[in-house]
Amino acid sequence: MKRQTRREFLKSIGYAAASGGTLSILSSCESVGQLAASKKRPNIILIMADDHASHALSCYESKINKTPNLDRLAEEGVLFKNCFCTNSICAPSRAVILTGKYSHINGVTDNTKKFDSTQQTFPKLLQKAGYETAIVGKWQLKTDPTGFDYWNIFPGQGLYYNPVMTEMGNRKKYTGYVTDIITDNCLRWLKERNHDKPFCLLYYHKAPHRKWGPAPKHLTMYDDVTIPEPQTLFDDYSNRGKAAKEQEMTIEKALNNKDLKLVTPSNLTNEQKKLWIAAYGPKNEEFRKADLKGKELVRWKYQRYIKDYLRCVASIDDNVGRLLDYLDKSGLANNTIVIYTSDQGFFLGDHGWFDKRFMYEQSLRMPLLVRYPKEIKAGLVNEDIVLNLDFAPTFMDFAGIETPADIQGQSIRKLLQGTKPADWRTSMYYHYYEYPAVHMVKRHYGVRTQRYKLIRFYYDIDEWELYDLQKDPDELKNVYDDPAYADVVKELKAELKQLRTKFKDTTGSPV
Ligand SMILES: [Ca+2]
Repeated sequence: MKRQTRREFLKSIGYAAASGGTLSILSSCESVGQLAASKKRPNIILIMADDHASHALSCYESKINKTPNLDRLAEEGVLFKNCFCTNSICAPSRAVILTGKYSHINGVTDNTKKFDSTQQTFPKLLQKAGYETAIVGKWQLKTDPTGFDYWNIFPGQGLYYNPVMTEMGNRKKYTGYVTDIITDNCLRWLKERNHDKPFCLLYYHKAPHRKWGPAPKHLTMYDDVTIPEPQTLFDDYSNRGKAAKEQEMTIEKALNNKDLKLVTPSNLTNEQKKLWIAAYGPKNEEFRKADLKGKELVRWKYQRYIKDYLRCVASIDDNVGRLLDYLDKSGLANNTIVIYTSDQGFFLGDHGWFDKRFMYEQSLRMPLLVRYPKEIKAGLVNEDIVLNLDFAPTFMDFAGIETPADIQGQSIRKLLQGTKPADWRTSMYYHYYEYPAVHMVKRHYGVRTQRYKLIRFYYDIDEWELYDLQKDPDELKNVYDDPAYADVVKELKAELKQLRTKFKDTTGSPV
């Protein structure tokens, strides 16, 4: 093959000066290589919230809040209606995202497991290929991050107010509100990073995880309104099995006084405490006097819970706006892929619950917004089934790295471009493992297609559930034993078996 001159090489990578002759600024092959990298390969910013359900984003037709800055990503990029997680709980979903492999392969089947940090991850692969990599915020995988040039994370869950963070192994206490602090650190890193390289930043929020601590400036947001209740707030779990009936995650019984802000958090500064007491004190006084019972008490708890949750979301929305403004001002917006997602969904009073874990819709679905002006048309909506498993191979694809054969997801790049590969998946496989544990959601696995969902609760009980999502989008009637669905059950069992074989899952029972 003919060796390229430097001029030809620069022209081939689209460097404008190549035809103008002003090449003397490039003094070495290394700087040519770095320039090639920074010009051609996109930067990646993966923004992940913790427990942010898609039905609390206005671009997903939320009936309860507005998220103007997050909506910008949908308006300027692609909104995925059917992005699902493969195991709806924090650490497991994070491990799936990092590795592109199911929980039974990456080892983090539940929140008690330590992540084996010697294994292959997408940040490691990007770093090896010349990317500058960083993670700031919630990590939660129990071992120190590997594959990052910079990391600054919370020990464990982190705190909403005045959190401690571990920066490259050194503990540091910050004063202020968690979502602002994470964003400040991301913006600082973006300014200080090695500007010769493309970068990948994991901007990982703590919010809106339990116990939903709002920023001081949002403490009284929604005070004058009543948030609409979900239709299933008073679900009685009839027509479903033991798992839905025997969980411990109802708004009625499982929220404690800290969740409900009936006690003041212990780690506030004097100024924060003053604002906190001014916001909650009079409302708590009124609540105690009212002596609510039964459904009225549940309604009050729902309002208290959902307002605090949405206040946390409001801070994320504000801070994502700060980040997007920085990308505009710094000229990075066009060549940076910005993704917004959450490690899983969440029940926002749906079925009377908070938390996640179940394969039911509100928990299974993740918000997924992707903006990349250089390649993606604005305003697309996609309804194909995509998974948290697909993030790693998508990043490989955009970075021009060959995807290792052991990665189990598929790149969504074609979907982002508005075309659908002929072999795109028509079903997804799910497996949840944490029981007995907080919230007592029984272990299960299952398969979801565009229309149906078949779930098997196997380890702790042996029960099957089938939902016809077209006729019963709220999943209120298990039709597994309905003879009209006998063929559907048979087909889905075969599909479940095939997926378990394909993804090498031998845990649980064979179908
Ligand atoms: Ca989570």
